[in-house]
Amino acid sequence: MTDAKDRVDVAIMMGSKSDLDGMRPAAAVLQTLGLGVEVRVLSAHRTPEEAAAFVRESTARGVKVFICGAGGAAHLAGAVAAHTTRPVIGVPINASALCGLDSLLATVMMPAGMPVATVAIGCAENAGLLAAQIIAVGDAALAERVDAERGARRRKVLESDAAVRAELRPGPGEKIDGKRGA
Ligand code: C2R
Repeated sequence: MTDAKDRVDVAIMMGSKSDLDGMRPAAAVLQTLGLGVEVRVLSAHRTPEEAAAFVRESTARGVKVFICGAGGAAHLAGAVAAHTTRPVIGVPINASALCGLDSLLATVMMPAGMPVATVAIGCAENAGLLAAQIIAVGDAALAERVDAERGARRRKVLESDAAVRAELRPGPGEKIDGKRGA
């Protein structure tokens, strides 16, 4: 039996170690939400056999969602989707002269029948949150943690709103920059 601490809920793959810093937020948010992650550097271009084998083994082991980050001619998420029917989330990475637009289009423009849910360029945190939301559909305790995380973000914005309003509320006859009006 797999120990809870060894359980992998989400596999995070990236095409190169150079993607790692961009992909860390996905792992961080998933771990904060109490999900098990496995992080691998595997490329559809450079290690096609190993990538396919990992996806098939992970699917058999019960991994629930795959997150794939890649830059440039980003085939990784699509290639992963070809080997599993578990949800695949693509993270386009800004890694070339085209600033991630190449990766965005390569990741999102999948043919019918092979969906890849694609988040914004460089937004690995959203990939982690989306994976958690998908898994939370069948896990009430996780759903509560996801809701709490959303609530914390809401509170943070409202705190910022209150602070900005307090700082920039012009007094009578005062302009917004604090100077006296003409
Ligand atoms: P290097 O920094 O290793 O040269 O990689 C990687 O994700 C990375 O952003 C440059 C970029 O190439 C990407 N790469 C892919 C794939 N494998 C590597 N797009 C793939 O399989 O799609």
